[in-house]
Amino acid sequence: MAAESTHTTTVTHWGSYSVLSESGRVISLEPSPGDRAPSSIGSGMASAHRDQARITQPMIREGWLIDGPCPAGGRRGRDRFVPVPHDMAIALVAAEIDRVRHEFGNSAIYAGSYGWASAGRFHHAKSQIRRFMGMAGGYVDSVNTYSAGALEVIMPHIIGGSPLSMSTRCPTYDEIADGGELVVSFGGMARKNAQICQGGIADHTVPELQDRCRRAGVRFVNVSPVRSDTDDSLHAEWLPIRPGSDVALMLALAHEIVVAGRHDTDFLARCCVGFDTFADYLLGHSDGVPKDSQWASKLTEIDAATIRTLATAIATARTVINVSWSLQRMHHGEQAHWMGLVLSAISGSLGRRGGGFAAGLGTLQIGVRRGSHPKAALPHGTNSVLRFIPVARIADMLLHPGTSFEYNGQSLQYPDIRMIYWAGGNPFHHHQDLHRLVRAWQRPDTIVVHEPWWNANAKFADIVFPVATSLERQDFASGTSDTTLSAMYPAVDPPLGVLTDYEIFTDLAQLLGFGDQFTESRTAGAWVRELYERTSAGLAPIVTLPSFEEFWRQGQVTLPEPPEPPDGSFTLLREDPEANPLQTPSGKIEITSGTLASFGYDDCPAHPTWMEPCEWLGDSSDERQLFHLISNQPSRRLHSQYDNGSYSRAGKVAGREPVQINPIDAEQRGIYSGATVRLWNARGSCLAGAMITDDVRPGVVVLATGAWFDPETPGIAGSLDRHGNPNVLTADFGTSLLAQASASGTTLVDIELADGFSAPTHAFEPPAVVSDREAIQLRQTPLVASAIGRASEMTGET
Ligand SMILES: Nc1nc2c(c(=O)[nH]1)N[C@H]1C(S)=C(S)[C@@H](COP(=O)(O)OP(=O)(O)OC[C@H]3O[C@@H](n4cnc5c(=O)[nH]c(N)nc54)[C@H](O)[C@@H]3O)O[C@H]1N2
Ligand SMILES: Nc1nc2c(c(=O)[nH]1)N[C@H]1C(S)=C(S)[C@@H](COP(=O)(O)OP(=O)(O)OC[C@H]3O[C@@H](n4cnc5c(=O)[nH]c(N)nc54)[C@H](O)[C@@H]3O)O[C@H]1N2
Ligand SMILES: [Mo]
Repeated sequence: MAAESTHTTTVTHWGSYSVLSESGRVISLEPSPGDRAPSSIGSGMASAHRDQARITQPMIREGWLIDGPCPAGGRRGRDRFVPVPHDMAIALVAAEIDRVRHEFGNSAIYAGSYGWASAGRFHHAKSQIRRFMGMAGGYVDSVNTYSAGALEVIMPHIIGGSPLSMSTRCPTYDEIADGGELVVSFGGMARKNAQICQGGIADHTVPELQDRCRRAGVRFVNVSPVRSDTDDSLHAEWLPIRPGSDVALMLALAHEIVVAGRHDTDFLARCCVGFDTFADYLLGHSDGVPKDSQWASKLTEIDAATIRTLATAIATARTVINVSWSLQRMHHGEQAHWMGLVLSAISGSLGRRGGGFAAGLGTLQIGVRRGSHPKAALPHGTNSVLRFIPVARIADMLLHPGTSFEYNGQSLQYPDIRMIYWAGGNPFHHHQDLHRLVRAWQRPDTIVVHEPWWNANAKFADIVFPVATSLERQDFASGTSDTTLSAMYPAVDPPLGVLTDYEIFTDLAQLLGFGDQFTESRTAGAWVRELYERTSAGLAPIVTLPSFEEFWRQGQVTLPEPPEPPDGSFTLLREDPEANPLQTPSGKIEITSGTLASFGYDDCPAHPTWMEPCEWLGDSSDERQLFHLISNQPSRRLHSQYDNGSYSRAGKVAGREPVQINPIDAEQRGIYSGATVRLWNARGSCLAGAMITDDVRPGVVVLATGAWFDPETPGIAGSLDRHGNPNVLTADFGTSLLAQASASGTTLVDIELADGFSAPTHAFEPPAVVSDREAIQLRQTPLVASAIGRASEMTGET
């Protein structure tokens, strides 16, 4: 009998694809026609759906079943797993939520679950978990992101508005092509990063738009330790800066412009406050150190003449100062975007078409358009627990309950967490100093995770619910800045016994007595229709959308261009600052901020300031010949997603994540192309596959994020990671007391040839699972019996 083939379409954060499946198996994904520059990331999804890392049954850590909920003393990540029936897992988790909230209160539950999960407006895991936990009585939440945590906290003090309003003030590519002359990009604008749009993307236009700028004669300068951070076709001038020193370069550029008398005194006086105080610092009046090109050349390793020439170009051409988000994922990361904006204000281009300041032009879809359409989302409901942490302080919270910490002018206290619930993110990918996280992770009584695959997030949990992927459910998608609404049809059924996040939360909610409130009596299908109809109603003033049936038949609707946000890139501010005030205390751009001064944080003073990072190549007291580690975004995947798929795996070197190293450094260390190497520092070590390239400046190594964590001895802090996850090396401290954001970019490492290591990575293998006979016995513990007893009582109650 011929295999039954079906074609459907789906949406991912990296594009829209046509999915071929046969007899219930995903065979391949092809980019949808109409995508001008499709991403190959989708091609790796099919093999991942079929591989051995797929979880197909609820699993419980053996030690948790035997000992019951309690700190794990190093066993999380190391124990075997026990397969259990779905209803048993539901009973155990419902009973545990109930125990924790009664014994310790809901502020002992952490569900600040961070992560990208998958595209789809209804099945969005982060919304699902928040809605569920809010109704279960509340949870400790997280605020801000790993992406832009420092930027999100500082910019509202400087320009007002919402945390990410900076990206909606970015000059667009079209404006740059029409009116711009020069783009100076700190951290480049790597095209690999524009494959992604949160929530979905139907057409990738960034390459075409960048080319349009180039054809219009715009000049690009790539300030980055990595040449490939701008595409070759842009013919950018490369300034291979020493990592972590960009603020010094920006200060020197500002200094040269000011001493030449070329600064925009009119804009600085009318539209900004605090320039004079800042100028005293810039010129060295307040601290005796002029921030001139000589001073900066020692810090940045860019020669003084080059800095002076660039300063003249910036002051005379219509210039965009672009600062990538990577620059704020560092010690004192708040300073880079603040100083970038101030440099732009000084330059004369801020608030003028085609010039100005950009935060993250080139990454995601920033610069494609400024506006976006409102789209309906699954309502989160309310959370009655008010305690929260800045997202990257998770290990601090677990290791130091009750300790106080500073955040954005407030003194807060870490709660005492007994239960962690995670759905749709991978902390063993995203967090820094993973061995510290491994230690912190042993502390709570219980950790519950929803995951499709046996990555480290699942392997380090107590209770794992396997979940359906976005190819196995129906939804509709529309990315944050996208102008399409697309249907997501299920390509195949999930493996037998695998449910969606929604179905799992529904079952738990039913046991806990709020099933009807959680579902509002809607099936998943009914919710998808409901959210589409709410979106349609919200957009009614702009466009009439087809009925849901029609949309579902068509598969896609294109929306008109969204309206521009009012003061796009500060043009109205320049025109008339009194009539168009910013939402800052002064109504203007705060070059010096009274609010920040009042917080009194030494590591985030009142105006942009150069402060040496705690770990960097410019520390002359350190005589070791170390390397700066750049752990940037991977080109072959989104974070850790589908690392097990064929496309990501095809990029591995010697079976491990590639590390890029300059030929001079490689030769000195006897490292050859394709060799296995070891990277290490006091925090950890990992293996990687050497890739020798002069795209990377000497003294710097680049190991992208996202290789699944593969410790040689799981559960033991410090154990060698055999796969190349840079977060075993990165440091876990806040950018400053202000934002407390991730500072993954501030990391030094050493590297050596390690071709003696032949052990392959085990990252994609499932953990040890007990035999069927043992499982039957283990399922008969008093814990299970009492949970099942409680479950029937709870259902009795409702
Ligand atoms: N060193 C270093 N570390 C970094 C960064 C860096 O530059 N350097 N970058 C940081 C940044 S910017 C970010 S945004 C973070 C990203 O960190 P994350 O967003 O946590 O990373 P992902 O790999 O996208 O994790 C998503 C997880 O959700 C799972 N998943 C997918 N769909 C579903 C679903 O429908 N339901 C459920 N339950 N699970 C699902 C996937 O299998 C995957 O494990 O990493 C940060 N970490
Ligand atoms: N393919 C792909 N694209 C992605 C993602 C992904 O996982 N995969 N993740 C998405 C997400 S969640 C986010 S938040 C964005 C992040 O966007 P970014 O933060 O811009 O991305 P990165 O790749 O981390 O960093 C960009 C470049 O900064 C350079 N850099 C590092 N340190 C320094 C320094 O000290 N000085 C200078 N001048 N340059 C430096 C690095 O060479 C690096 O390639 O990317 C998004 N795009
Ligand atoms: Mo991010």
